[in-house]
Amino acid sequence: MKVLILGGDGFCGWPTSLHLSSQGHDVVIVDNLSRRNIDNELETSSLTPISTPGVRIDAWKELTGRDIRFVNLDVAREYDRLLALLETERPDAIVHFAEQRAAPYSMKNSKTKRYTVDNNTSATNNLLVAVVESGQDIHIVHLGTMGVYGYGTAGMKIPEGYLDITVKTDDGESVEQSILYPTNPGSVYHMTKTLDQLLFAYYAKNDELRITDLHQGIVWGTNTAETAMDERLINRFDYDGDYGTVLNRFLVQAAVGHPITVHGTGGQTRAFIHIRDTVRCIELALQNPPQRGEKVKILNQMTQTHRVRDLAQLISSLTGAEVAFVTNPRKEDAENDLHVRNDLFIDLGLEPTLLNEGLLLEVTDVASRYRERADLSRIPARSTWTRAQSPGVPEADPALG
Ligand code: NAD
Ligand code: USQ
Repeated sequence: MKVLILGGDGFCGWPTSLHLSSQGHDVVIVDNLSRRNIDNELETSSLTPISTPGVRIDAWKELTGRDIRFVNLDVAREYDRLLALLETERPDAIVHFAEQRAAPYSMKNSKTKRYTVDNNTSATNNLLVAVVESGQDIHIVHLGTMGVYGYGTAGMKIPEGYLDITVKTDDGESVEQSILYPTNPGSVYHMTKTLDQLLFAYYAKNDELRITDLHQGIVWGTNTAETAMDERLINRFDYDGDYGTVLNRFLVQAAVGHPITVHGTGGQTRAFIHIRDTVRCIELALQNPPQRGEKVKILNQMTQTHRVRDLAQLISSLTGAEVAFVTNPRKEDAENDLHVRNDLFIDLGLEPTLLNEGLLLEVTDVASRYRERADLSRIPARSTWTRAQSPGVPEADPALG
């Protein structure tokens, strides 16, 4: 297949591009490098020393003989170039990762809220309109989030996208319907993914586009078989208070001697997936597209759920790191249970990579190797959801000595 990877320079997009290329697909990365620019804006950087797209692609060619091309294009703002690209490349499929993906960054201030909504909804809408205008039957695979559902459950497992309901009509009859699971986003970022859902439902209905929406949990780990081949292929590893996600942050904190920052009571339960399973899921989604005229195919891309304080305690017991219960900068439930269906990927053949000591220590090893690059002052989460919350800074902040 020829596959365009929008956002292919990012944390999930880069390993996916390498994985699909290694499987023999013709890969074109499209990225405007906005994520690298946000690092500059926040005065932070990936813990791992990521190479430029040119060096990455040359190294891949040198090691495997395979070509990946790179196009610097803003999907949200350069519609004409995007359409022209579809017309010249005529891809079989497009994987869409190209969005601002950090909840804390989206909640920082009015500028980042507006940027996140403008960027994410325009990128998705531009892609959909361009596929319609191109007249091509391109399968779109989008990375959504488990956060579209919210994390509370009505005592049931969260289904994959749709909820079967029974409606009582005025005549007293019962009518069965399948509706999009009600959304309950917990940040401006998560809200953009609920807007994406509606865009997909509309274009699948009106234009019969073939769309798969993957509701992914929190990705952890850093390397895949391909990114581990050479340091020039190394994947991005975010640890700062805006972009670092919980499990990877805890592992870095343990490696650099920073207390593990549990927000509030740590009673939040979330869905997780290892980066190696992310790339495999995308391959499976590409191999199993919906038919034209079918509704959007929604799959929950997660393998396990964990409670935040349990993760902190597990890592503390493995590494001896101190656990700090800090003020929660987010407005979110202090405690929640979470049960999620993921039968669709399991039925397609996914063999889940489960949390285990070896894999946790593998990430800590990577973090230890690059610990000199960590800026401890960037670790605490300082973006607050409203003025009523406070930053999540441990009482004895190691950055302040
Ligand atoms: P990332 O920020 O590392 O990668 C996103 C990439 O998209 C970046 O390289 C960025 O430069 C690019 N991009 C953003 N806007 C663009 C635009 N307008 N035009 C062109 N390129 C643009 O994020 P990630 O962690 O790789 O996440 C990828 C996708 O997966 C996101 O949509 C995210 O919502 C979703 N997701 C991520 C996680 C996670 O834990 N990382 C979990 C669930 C879902
Ligand atoms: N948390 C801590 N301590 C920390 C960091 C986070 O206790 O140092 C807590 C948060 O308060 C939250 C939970 O851990 O309750 C998860 O936070 P996170 O930053 O790991 O995850 P989140 O903000 O939800 O976002 C990440 C990705 C996003 C993706 C989402 C999937 O950045 O792109 O959509 O995970 S999900 O969580 O399933 O919605």
